[in-house]
Amino acid sequence: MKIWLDGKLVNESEAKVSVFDHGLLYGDGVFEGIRFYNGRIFRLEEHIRRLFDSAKAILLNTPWTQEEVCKYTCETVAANGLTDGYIRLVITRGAGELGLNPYLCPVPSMFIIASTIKLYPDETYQNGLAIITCATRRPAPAALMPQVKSLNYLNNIMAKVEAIQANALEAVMLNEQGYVAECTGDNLFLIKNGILLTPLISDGALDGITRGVIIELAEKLGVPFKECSLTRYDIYTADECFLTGTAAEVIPVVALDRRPIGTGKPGPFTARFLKAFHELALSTGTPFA
Ligand code: PXG
Repeated sequence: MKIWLDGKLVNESEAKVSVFDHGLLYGDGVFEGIRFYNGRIFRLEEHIRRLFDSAKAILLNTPWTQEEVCKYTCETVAANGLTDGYIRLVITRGAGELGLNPYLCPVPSMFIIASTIKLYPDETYQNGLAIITCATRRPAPAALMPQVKSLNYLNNIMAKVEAIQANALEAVMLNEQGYVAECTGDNLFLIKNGILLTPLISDGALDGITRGVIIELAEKLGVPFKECSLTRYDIYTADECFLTGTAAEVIPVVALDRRPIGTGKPGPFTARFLKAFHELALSTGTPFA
């Protein structure tokens, strides 16, 4: 496997970062997860725009332009001979002194991995997930801006551990006020009385690229859509529920905290969104070769 690291494509065994890198020492950095289908990178420019917004929000100045990062991403995928897969692009604060001060890290580091990812078993895309609510809360926006896709994932990892310990594959995370924010690595959608609902970004959801695609598709499919504060009650009493993410794609949820959602089977709206998402993903994107 060839990894893009600070300007060069190197072998996996040579792709090493410093132990003084603040990305490793403090989680000081940002990242993106991007999928490619059929030889084309899905929503590449949008992902790179979000990456640069994340970097800007944490005062991480990159020496590369967005166009350059798009180009390096395409080169990395092409160098690995894959047609379908998952890109993990990471920008760290770079190597510096011990101590939090990011101004002592003069040069940020960037690496790009083109590989594959599988979050959930194949059958769960047909049968749906039974998930739980976890006790770990989404941090308040004033503590860790939910729009920033930073390297601080310990909170989400602890939430994921709760899910796994409860024999579930994913967990709903609430914010400090008790409203639904999202899951540990996916955004959440509901269907209630024919209306598509999703939590507000200000309630602690990541502004997911796949979330944005679903909102676009709702318009195309003629499904009314509303962003609003949601509680667990809204999920328990919804007709349908599904999760979205680049890695997860679109996956039905059939139960929360042992309460079946709707009929307890993936519903017709979810099936329409799943189909429309795959059609779009397989037919659009930036060619890399
Ligand atoms: N919420 C969170 C907290 C995420 O990390 C999403 C929602 C979905 O956003 P997108 O833009 O992908 O539709 C994410 C996505 C990984 C990995 O290992 C990354 C995510 C989720 C799971 C695994 O790269 N981020």
